Amino acid sequence: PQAILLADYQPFPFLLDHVALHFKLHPTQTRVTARLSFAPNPAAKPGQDMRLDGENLILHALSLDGRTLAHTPDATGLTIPAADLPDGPFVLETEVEISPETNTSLDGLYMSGGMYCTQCEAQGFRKITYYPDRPDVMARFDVTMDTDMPVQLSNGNPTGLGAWHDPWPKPAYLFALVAGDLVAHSDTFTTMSGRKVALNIYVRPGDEGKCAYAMDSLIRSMKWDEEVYGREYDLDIFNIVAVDDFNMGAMENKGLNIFNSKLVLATPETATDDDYARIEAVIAHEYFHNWTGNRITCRDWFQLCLKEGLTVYRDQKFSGDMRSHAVKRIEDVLALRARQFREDGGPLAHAVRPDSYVEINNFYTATIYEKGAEVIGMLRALVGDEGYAKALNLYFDRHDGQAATIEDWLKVFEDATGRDLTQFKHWYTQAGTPHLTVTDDFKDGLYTLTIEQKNPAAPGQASKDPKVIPVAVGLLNSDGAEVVPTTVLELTQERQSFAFEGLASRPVPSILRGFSAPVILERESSAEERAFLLAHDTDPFNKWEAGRALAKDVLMRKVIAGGDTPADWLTAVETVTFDETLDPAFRALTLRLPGEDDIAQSLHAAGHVPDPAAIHSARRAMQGGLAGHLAKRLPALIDGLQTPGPFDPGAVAAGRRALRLAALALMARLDGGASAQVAMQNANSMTEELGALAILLDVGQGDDAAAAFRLKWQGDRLVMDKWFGLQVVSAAPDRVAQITDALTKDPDFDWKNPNRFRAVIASLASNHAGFHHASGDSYRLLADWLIKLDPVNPQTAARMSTAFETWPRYDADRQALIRAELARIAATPNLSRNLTEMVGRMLG
Ligand code: HT7
Ligand code: ZN
Repeated sequence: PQAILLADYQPFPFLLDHVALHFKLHPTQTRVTARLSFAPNPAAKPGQDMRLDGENLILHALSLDGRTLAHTPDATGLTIPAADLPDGPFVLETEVEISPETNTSLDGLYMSGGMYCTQCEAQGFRKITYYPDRPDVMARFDVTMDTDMPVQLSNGNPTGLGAWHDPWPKPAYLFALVAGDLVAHSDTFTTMSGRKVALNIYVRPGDEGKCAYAMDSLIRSMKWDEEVYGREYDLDIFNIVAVDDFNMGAMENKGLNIFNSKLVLATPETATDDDYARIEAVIAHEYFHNWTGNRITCRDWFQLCLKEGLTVYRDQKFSGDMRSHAVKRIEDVLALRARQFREDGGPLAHAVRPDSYVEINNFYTATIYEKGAEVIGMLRALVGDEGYAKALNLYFDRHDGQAATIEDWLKVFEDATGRDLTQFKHWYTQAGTPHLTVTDDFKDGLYTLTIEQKNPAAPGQASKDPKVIPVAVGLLNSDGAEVVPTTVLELTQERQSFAFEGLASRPVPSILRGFSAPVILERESSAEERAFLLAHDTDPFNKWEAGRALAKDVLMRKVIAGGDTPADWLTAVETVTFDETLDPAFRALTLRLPGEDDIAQSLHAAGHVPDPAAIHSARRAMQGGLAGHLAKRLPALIDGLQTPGPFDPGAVAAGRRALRLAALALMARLDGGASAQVAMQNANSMTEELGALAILLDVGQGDDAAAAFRLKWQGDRLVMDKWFGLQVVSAAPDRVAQITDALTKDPDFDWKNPNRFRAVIASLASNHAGFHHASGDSYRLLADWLIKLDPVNPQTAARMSTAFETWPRYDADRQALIRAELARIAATPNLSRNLTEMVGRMLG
C-alpha cells in the first residue's frame, strides 16, 4: 500500500459550508442522503477535480445543483471531473446504501447490541457517505433520521425527534449518530456565564444505576476546564452514550461522546479503583477535546498530537488535581516507560509528529498520546506557568474554528513568550528516547553537574541534533536538608556543565525531578545514595524513583548473577511501607516491584539478552524475600488498612485498598493465600474481590475462588472480562498458552467483541514469561488470532500485533520464532492495510 506523506499536503480545492444528512435506518439497507453545499476554495489551485472519499457504499443517486451525474465510484471514492463543476457555489447530492449490521469493523455506522452507532475518527465517515473525509474540511451539519428507535441522537442541539443542528463547523471525524432503545441518567450544568446545559448519559436499560460516577466526573471536568483554562461549554446539551462493542476507549464527537461501556459503568461491586480512576480520566479527556480537538482541530492526521498530546496533558493535570499529583505522576511515568519507551526503542518507533503513514489508525500510539503530553509538559517547564497560560489563551484566540498544525502551536508559544522554539521542535520530529549521562564533581564549595545527551537512531532517522531538555534538579546535604531547591537546567548541547556555588559539603543530587523530560537517565549511583534519596528526597517523584532504581538494580543483578536479596533494600522498603506519614498509595507504589517486561527492557538497554524465565523466577524470589522480611509486621498492616463503612471511590480510600492488597499479596507467599481467602470472603468492593482472587491465582490456590467468581458474575459482561483476563495474566508461564487456548473455546468468549478479545489475547501478551515461553506456543496462538480477527476488525488486530514489537530484545531462537509468525501473518491472503503496515514495520 501507498504511504501518505506530510510533505504532500494540499488544501482541499473546495470549501464545504453546510451538510444536510438524512438517515433512513435499517440493519442491512440503511439509506443515507447527503446534501453538500460547496464553493471553490480561494486558497487552492483553481480548476481541480473533486475527489470524494467513499468505501463500501452502494451509490443510488448523484446530482449537482439538481442535475443527475453518471460518474461511477471506484473502491476508495468518487471523482467529479472539473469539467462538471461550476465556478461558483454548488450543491452536490448523493444517496447511498450501507449495511450497519454486517459492519464488524466498528468503524463507520455499525450496530452494537441492537443499537445503531458510529465511529468516524479517523476515516470512518467515508463508510457512511461520499465526502471529503479529511480534518481540514469543516462544515456545519444538520441531521435527520427515520427510525422506530426511541432514542435518536446526533451532534449539536436537538430541533425535533431525531433532528439535530450543530452550529459549530466540524470535520467529518467528529460526526456521530446513535439510535437505540436506551435510558438516560440525566443532570444539568450551569456554565460560568450562566447557561444551563442538559447532561445525559445513555445506557442500555438496566445499566442506568451505574452512571453516577461518570456523571460526577463530567460535571467536575466541565468546572475544571472553566477554572483552569477559562473554557466554557458551547451547546445546550452534552450527551454521552455507552456501547459494548468499541475499538478504543471513547470518542469526543461534538456534543455526543461515545464511550466503551467499561469507561462509563461503575458500581463499587462491579468496578475496581483503577476503573474509577480511568472513568474519571477518560470522561475528562473526551470532554476537554471540546476545545482542544473540536473547536481547534488538526489540519491533517500528521498533526494528531496537536489534539491528543495536549488533551492527555490536560487530563493528567485534572486527575492530579482530583487525586494526588505525586501518585498520578508516578503512574503516568510507569505507563510511559511501559508503553512509549518500549515503542520508541523498537521497530515501531516514530516521531510525535510523523511525516508518513500508510494507515492512520496505526498511529494512535503511546508516542502520539503520552510522549505528546510529555512534550507539552517540557514546553511548560521551559516557558513557566505564566508563559504557558499566555500561550494557551493566544492559541484559543488565534485558532478557534481552525484546523491547525504543530507549527501554529509552536508559533503561539514563540509569540506569547518571545522564546525561539526552533530547537525544541526536534521533540516533534525526531523519534527515539534520549539517553542522559550525568557525572558530577565537587571542589572548594563548587558542585558541577555535567550532562551529556545521546539521541539514538530510530527507523528512518540515523543522525540527530541535540534537543533542548529541561532537567529539574535539587540538591540535598548529608542530613537530608535541601540546600538547592528545584531548579530547571536547560540542556541544549550534546555535553554541558552546570555549576552550583557556595556549598558547604558535597551534596546529593536529585536529578530529573518530577520526571521533567521523557529520557533515560544513566548515572552511576550507589545503593546508599539511592536509599538516602528514598528516605529524604523532598520531590515525591524522585523519592519513589530512588526506590524503584534500587529495586531494579537488585533485580537485574539477581537475574544476571543470582544471589540473595540485599538487606539494605529490604530495610529501605520496610521503612517506607510502614511510614504512616506517607500516602498509602505512594507506599503501595514503592512496594510494587518492576514488572517483568520492564526488567527485560532495562536488561536489553544495558546490553544483556533478557531471559524471560530467569526474570520471572528472580522477581518471584525477590517478592518472597520481601515477604519473609516483612512477615511479622504484615498482619497488623493488613488489619489496620481495612476500609469499613460505605464504599468511597476517592483517592485516599483507594490508596489504602492498594496498600492492603500489596500487603496481602506478600502475605500469600507466607500463608499460602489464607489471608487473601478471608479478604475475598469479606470483600465489599470489586477492588478487594478481584485483588484477592488475583493473589489466590498467583499462589496457585485460586481455582475454586475463580469458579465461584464466575458463577456470581456470569451476567455482567464487564466483570466477566476481568475474569477472563485474570486467568491468563495469572497463569504459570508453561501453562499460559494452553489456558488461553482453552478460554478461547469457552462459550462466553465472544471474540468479535473487542473488550472480550483484549481480555484474553492482550493478557496473553502481558504475561511476559508465558508469552515468551521458549516453546513459541504463545507466539503461534497470538498470530493465529490476529489472522482470524483481521478480516473482521483490522483496527484491533493491528493494535494487538504490537505484542511482537519487542522481538529484537530476545535471543536468536525467540527472534526466529517471532519473525516466523510475523512472516506467516504477512503471507496471509487479503491481509488488511492496517496489519500489513504493522507487520511490515516490525519485520523491518
Ligand atoms: N480521538 C479518539 C481516537 C480514536 C478512536 C476512538 C474510538 C474508536 C476508534 C478511534 N480511532 C481514533 C479517542 C481519543 O483520543 O479521545
Ligand atoms: Zn483524545
